Amino acid sequence: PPRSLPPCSLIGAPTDIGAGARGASMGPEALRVAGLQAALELHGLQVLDRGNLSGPSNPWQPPVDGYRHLPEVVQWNRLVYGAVYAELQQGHLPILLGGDHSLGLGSISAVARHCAESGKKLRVLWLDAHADFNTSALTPSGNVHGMPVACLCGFGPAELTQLAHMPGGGPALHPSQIRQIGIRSVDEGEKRFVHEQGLEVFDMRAIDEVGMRQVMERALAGMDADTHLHVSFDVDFLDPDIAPGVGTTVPGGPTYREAQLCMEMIADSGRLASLDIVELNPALDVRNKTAVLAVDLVESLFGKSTLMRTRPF
Ligand code: 6HN
Ligand code: MN
Ligand code: MN
Ligand code: MN
Repeated sequence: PPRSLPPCSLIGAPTDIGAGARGASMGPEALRVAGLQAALELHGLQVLDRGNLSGPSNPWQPPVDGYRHLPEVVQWNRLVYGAVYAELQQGHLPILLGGDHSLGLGSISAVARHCAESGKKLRVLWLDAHADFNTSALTPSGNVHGMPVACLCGFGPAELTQLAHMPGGGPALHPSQIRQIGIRSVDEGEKRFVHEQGLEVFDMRAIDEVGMRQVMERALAGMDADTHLHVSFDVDFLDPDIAPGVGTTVPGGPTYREAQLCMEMIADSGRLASLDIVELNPALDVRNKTAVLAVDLVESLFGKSTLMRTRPF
């Protein structure tokens, strides 16, 4: 039987403030043009398009103390935090349309705060080619989109690590709440830090060795009726052959079928409660096909399936 989901709220954050290439600022509109709202409505969902947030423009400056555009990144994340938090308060399922992945910080900080207040457990699935676990000391680029996971775990500047003002003053997330999937590019220092902090990473080798099905079974294990599942979908998770419209392509990503299975198994978990779609870069895309693919996959994430299966094959 189809699950009943709360109304979904689309929140556009048109910025590339944390990225190494311009263009992700056009992501929200590309997803709308690709028919995101209609696709979700076809599956019986109520969709509220909240329009776009309006924040500072991209000054395109070199890093200062290991960060590019930190004040502007902070401003955008405060806006995202407020918008996502407001939707959660209303019982809605927020869908952040990025924008670059630095915005995952604002979005997930809001989710963490909401979970703390409502006594929910939080699980974050980070679908990405990258671990996004750099700090100002480790980053090779200064681009904050390479740092949100570290900031969420408390490693970063206070303006970013304290966005949520968590009860108790701690970080928004503990590494044990995160599962990363599809990872295939981690910087040298970042690699050591991922290991030190014990992040659970299902890299491409894991997918090669045991397949997407077992990876997802393990990534989704241990959730229950009190778990809020947040999916942070960096479009560069996908193989660049099928998804060229991103700023930081890395070869050897999940195929179309693997990505579909990933999304379908998340849908089957019945726990999805918030979502980011980030890093889509229409300036690098081919006839909006990466946006169309993202919409197709998001349909599966919200329960589109070929058959009315009631149990795994
Ligand atoms: N993303 N690890 C690289 C860096 O500059 O820190 C790339 C980060 C990419 C981030 O795609 O969200
Ligand atoms: Mn459809
Ligand atoms: Mn990312
Ligand atoms: Mn990435």
